[in-house]
Amino acid sequence: MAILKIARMGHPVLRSPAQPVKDPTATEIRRLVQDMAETMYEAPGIGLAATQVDVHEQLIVIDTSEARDQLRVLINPEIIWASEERQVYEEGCLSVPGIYDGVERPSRVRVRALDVEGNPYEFDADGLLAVCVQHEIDHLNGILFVDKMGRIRKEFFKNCLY
Ligand code: QAP
Ligand code: CO
Repeated sequence: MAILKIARMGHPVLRSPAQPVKDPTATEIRRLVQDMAETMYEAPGIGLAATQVDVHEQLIVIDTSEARDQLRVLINPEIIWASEERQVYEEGCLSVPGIYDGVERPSRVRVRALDVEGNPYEFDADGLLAVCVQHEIDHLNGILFVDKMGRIRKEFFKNCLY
């Protein structure tokens, strides 16, 4: 187990898209999942995408539970349905420490992914989990939550912090 270094905004690795995981049960993937989980819990955070630790594979760990005992591992995740209804939620990011702002996204999503055994599963998410899944999948596509903030705030980040 190891704590991984989290890339901060401004680092080009955050803009690099991830490739699908070819062999979800490979030893390196299992180790990466363990290390990403440890890194997320230690931060502490509720979600971490492989992109943030400079690994460009479609892998996410999430734990939005109060007790921090419900680790979700999403390999090659896809949003297969998103609600028309949208909500604004106050987001932050381990790669953008100290910055929080409201971001509008679909309120509910249905997600398909592979688990650590490489088996496909689906789940419906709403509330914080829906926000977190969408935020982390954005990371896999090189997108940061600041890209989705209000226009004026976004311009500020473009000019000052990229
Ligand atoms: C994404 O973010 C998220 O600025 C996960 O100083 C955030 O775990 C999804 C963190 C909000 C939904 C709602 C941020 C820790 C953690 C910071 C995180 C910080 C320390 C962010
Ligand atoms: Co983030």
